[in-house]
Amino acid sequence: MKIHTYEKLWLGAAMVLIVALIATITYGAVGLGISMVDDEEETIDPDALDEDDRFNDPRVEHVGENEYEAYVVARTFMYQPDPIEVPANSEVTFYVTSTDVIHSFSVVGTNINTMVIPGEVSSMTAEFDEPGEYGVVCNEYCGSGHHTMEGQLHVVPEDEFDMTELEVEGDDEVAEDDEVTLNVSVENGMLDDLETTIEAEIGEETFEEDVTVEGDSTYETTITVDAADLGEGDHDWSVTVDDYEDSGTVTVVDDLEDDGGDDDE
Ligand SMILES: [Cu+2]
Repeated sequence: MKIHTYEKLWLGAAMVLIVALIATITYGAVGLGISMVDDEEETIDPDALDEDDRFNDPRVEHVGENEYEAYVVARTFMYQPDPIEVPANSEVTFYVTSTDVIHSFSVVGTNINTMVIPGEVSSMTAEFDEPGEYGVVCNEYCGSGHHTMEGQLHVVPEDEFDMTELEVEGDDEVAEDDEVTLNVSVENGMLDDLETTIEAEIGEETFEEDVTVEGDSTYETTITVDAADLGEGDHDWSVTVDDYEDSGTVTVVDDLEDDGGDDDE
C-alpha cells in the first residue's frame, strides 16, 4: 500500500502529539510531586488540637542537622506561629492543620501550596538555601475575613538563627529581712549544645554565670541577693542571655503586709 508523503508526515506529527500529551499528563501527575492531602493517615480532632502533642503549641522543631519540622495551625483568620522562623540552608517539613474550616497554606513565590482541611494534616517538605521573607496567604475562601488571612515565613541567615528562650520569674515585693530571688530558665530548642553567659543585675548588684545548655533541654538557675543589701525601695532588675533580655522591678519593704500568706510571720 502506498501512503502519500504528506499523509505520512501528518500521521507522524499526530503520533508525536499523542505521546507528548501522555508525557505531559504523567509529568504533571507524578513528576511534580503534587499529591492529595493524605486521607489514609489517621485523622485529628480539629476541636481538640490543644490535646495533640504536635499542634497544642504551634512551633518549629530542630530534628536533625539542617532539618526542621514546622507545626502550623490555620484558623479564621490567621496562622500560628506567625512568623514561622527557620534558618537558611535547611530542609523544612511543614505539617499544617485547621481548627475550623477549610483554608490553604500557600507560601508566595515558592511551590509550597496546600489545602488545609479540618481533621487532616497536610505535609510537605521544602528546602531553603537563601535567607528571605515570604508571605503566607490563604487561597480558599474561608469567611468574612478571608482577604485579611496572611502570615509570614522568615528564612533568617544561619548564624542569626537560634531557638533560645529566656524566662525569668521574680517577686514584686520582698521584706527587708528576706532574699530577692530571680528564677531564671534558659531553653535551648536546638539539638546542639548552647554555650552562653547569663548576666543579671539587681539594683547595683551584678551576677555572671557561664553555662552550657544541652541540646533540646532547659537550664534553670536561681539568683539571690539579700534584700537588706539593696535597702528599702524600688530596684530594677534585668537578666540577659545573648540577645534576649527580661527585666522588672522589685520593691523591698520594711515588713510585708500579711496579704499573700508569706513565710515571715
Ligand atoms: Cu482562609
